Amino acid sequence: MWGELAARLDLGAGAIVGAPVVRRRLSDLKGCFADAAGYEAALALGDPLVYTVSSVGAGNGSGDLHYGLGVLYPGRVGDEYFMTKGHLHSRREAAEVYIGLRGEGRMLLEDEATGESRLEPLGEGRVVYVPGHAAHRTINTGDVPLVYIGVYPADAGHDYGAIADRNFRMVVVRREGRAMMVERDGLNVH
Ligand code: PAN
Ligand code: ZN
Repeated sequence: MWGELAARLDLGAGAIVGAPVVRRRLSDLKGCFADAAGYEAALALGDPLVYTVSSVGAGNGSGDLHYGLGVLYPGRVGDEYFMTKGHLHSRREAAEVYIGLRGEGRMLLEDEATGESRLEPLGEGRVVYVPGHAAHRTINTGDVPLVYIGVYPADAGHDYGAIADRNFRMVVVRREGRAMMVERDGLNVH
């Protein structure tokens, strides 16, 4: 027997109605920003909400899909835009589709094997395919919340450990008013 198949997005509230919500604050993003001093300075001023994810998993069989609605708020630590923690899927071959609903941002992808990095536009009317074996992180480069849906295999799992240990090789910063990707090593943080 099927359970609930339909859901309603409350884009104003930034949630899937009735779905559990995970909230990530700046203090949950330790180690994500290249500018460690800037991060501590920002935290000393407060601990803003950076993003929320409400998720729906209607089935857990092989072949089932889960999805989540992400709302990533605008903000920066120094030159670095607010971002998600980022992860690989525990089942590495599991891919994902991101569908942008509102706002303006980027998806940072990094191939675990080769280190190849890509920065793809994610925002209203944009779709990004995240291949298997790709670490992925969402970045809000705009002035309003970035709202998107991610759809992934039910058995993908989230592996945050690998990224927490070594972080992404690339960092997305605001330079002359626009977003660009630069190497973390060699980034001069003032
Ligand atoms: C997304 C992410 C969401 C939050 O639903 O979970 O963008 O990012 P973190 O999980 O890295 O905190 C997804 O990619 N699911 O697999
Ligand atoms: Zn994912």
